[in-house]
Amino acid sequence: MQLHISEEVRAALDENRPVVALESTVITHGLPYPQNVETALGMEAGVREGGAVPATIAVLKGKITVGISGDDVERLGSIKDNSVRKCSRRDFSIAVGLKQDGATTVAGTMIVAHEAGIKVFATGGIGGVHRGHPFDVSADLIELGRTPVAVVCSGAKSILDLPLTLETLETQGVPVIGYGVDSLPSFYSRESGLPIDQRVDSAEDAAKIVRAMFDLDMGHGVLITVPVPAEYELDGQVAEEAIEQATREADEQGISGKYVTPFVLARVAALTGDRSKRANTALLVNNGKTAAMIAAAL
Ligand code: PSU
Ligand code: MN
Repeated sequence: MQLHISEEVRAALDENRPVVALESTVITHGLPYPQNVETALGMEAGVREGGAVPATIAVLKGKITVGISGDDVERLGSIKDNSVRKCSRRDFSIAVGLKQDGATTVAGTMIVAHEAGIKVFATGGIGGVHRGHPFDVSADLIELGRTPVAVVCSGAKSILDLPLTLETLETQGVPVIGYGVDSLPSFYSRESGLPIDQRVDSAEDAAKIVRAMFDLDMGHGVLITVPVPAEYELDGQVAEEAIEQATREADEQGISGKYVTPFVLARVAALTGDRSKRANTALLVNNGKTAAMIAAAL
């Protein structure tokens, strides 16, 4: 795979300094403009604060790029109508072959991070199994089962069927770690009550698991779930009602395939307003910082 790696990221990798990969679908399909651009840059700052170099990944006119510039973030983030290709595993040959722009999902970012030698990747929420559509399984879950990268996130939004998502992760052989929590965080809520495989309370202990994952060389990734900072947690009832309405609208309007997640995310954001936006930004920045501390401990 031919990669275009920025000078800063290349130098950090060569000198074995900590690097944290960041995805770009959250910029183009996850949050509205200009919050998306502010949050992406805030997340990069969070990674630096935690002591690592951020490497935001995207396909720029067909070039798979590791460490895109602030100008690129602004350009991708301000393109209207979701016209940038959302890039999971199946999409790279199209975006690269036809020299298109592509925003990498969790699955897409894992593939590129692994190829570049980046061990830790931070995001907000992963894809999963969709509510009421048990055959709509995000490529993120399959990638976690086949690509050795540590993905630091706040679990998944309950737009997904979280129990089925956990079952699928188990089938794929992916350990689910709770960072300072006893159950799976569900994005806006710190805990869902659903079982995780292990709790850790420090970056050092998280890093020990990641180290063993690489040493054992069994091929799979690991999911490290970090809850939203307590002061930003959203009332469960408010989030749940918005999510139910948004998923109902998606079904009624016949939204399918890769369009489901962006549609539901946009509707939930619109229905829950400023508080959910603030929670979203806060958890992304916090996850960037936590991932950096884990990468540094590695
Ligand atoms: N969940 C969020 N925000 C996001 C996404 C999911 O709360 O931005 C994005 C991520 O890039 C994830 C992708 O990898 O959506 C999953 O899409 P799908 O369900 O189509 O696999
Ligand atoms: Mn899907």
